[in-house]
Amino acid sequence: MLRTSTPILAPIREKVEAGERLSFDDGLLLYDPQVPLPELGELANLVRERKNGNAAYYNINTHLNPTNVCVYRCTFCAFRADLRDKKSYWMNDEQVLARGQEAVNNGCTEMHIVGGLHHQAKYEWYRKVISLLHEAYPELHLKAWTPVEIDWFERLTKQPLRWVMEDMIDAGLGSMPGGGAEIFHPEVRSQICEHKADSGRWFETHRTAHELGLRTNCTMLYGHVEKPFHRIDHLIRLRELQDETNGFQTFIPLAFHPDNTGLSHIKKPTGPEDLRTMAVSRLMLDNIPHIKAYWIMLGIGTAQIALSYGADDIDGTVRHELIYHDAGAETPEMMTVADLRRLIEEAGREPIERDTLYRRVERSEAGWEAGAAIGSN
Ligand code: V47
Ligand code: SF4
Repeated sequence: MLRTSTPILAPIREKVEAGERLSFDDGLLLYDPQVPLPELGELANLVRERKNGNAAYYNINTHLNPTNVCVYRCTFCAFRADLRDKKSYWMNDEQVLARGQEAVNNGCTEMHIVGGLHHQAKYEWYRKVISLLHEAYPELHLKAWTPVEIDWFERLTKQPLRWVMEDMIDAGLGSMPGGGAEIFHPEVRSQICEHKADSGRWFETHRTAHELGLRTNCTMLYGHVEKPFHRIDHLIRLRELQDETNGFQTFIPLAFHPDNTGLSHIKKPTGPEDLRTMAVSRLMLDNIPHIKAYWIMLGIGTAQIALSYGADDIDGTVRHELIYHDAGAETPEMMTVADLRRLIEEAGREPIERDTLYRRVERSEAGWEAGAAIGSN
């Protein structure tokens, strides 16, 4: 039995206890400042523990952003560069392979690969990033590209979506990260990323990925020009695709970081705002097994508290992160496994290493193996 007592929360509390789905209006109410954050957290924690018990998952991973040169100019992005900018770069094969070697030397099970859309790069170069790494390091899971990149590849190849996805899978693509989602509602999308793949393309790509047997993640970028209404709309759209395909593994709410962006006048969300969005996400996305508190983005203290506000995963060791650090993140560039485990234990949870597909990782002198699947819908 829960301790929650605020009267306006009572009908929602009853639904959550009974395992019933929350409506659009319920979601909006959860953003009402009259709903006390601790009570919201308690409800989200009920769902979190129902699905994942006391476990908190992490992985050993690294990032690769093969170029930062990008044809688009999303107003929230501090990572992109023009070719003439001093900070612009475009990796060659040796640099890509060196990152793979470094990842394997450090026990990584996953490489997260996304980047800019370089106007001079051919599709074959993007494909080769995947095939080179996959052939040299087949044990390293490649979680790569967002629908924004896949949409670009369709234009470069003049081939349909399914062809591009199958070709990337053939090259070694193992799953897709959740980026490029931002806020789906066109009122907001037109203000922050007008030209890139729209929500229809985003969903079509994830649906196709799921049909082809890939698992994918999903995200929401919050704390810029959107209103609670747009956030709930976003979450419900994700929930609807999940009802159809069951292909999403984890949802990651991404707090906007304003430094060096076209929206630098906006203040970064506060810790309580981050925790509210974490809890609302857990409560609305009743069919997605995991909610990730991405420590790079939240900061370590808030990520620890988030493990009792709906989150059951903190992402991984993370090496070579640029997107958040270019936008002012003050978190370390990476964490050791010992640091991650301590972070989780201090928050009162049990640390469990997982691979990208949420299987328990068993380590021995010989390397690592994926064990049983963890978590439930
Ligand atoms: O799509 C870009 C966001 C995303 C900023 O799938 C920003 O496991 C805040 O998707 N402030 C990329 N956010 C990151 C991403 C991700 C991260 C961690 C794990 C996974 C996963 C996916 O980052 C972009 C955009 O929504 N972003 N710039 C910024 N200034
Ligand atoms: Fe380019 Fe992605 Fe940045 Fe948009 S968010 S400008 S698509 S790198």
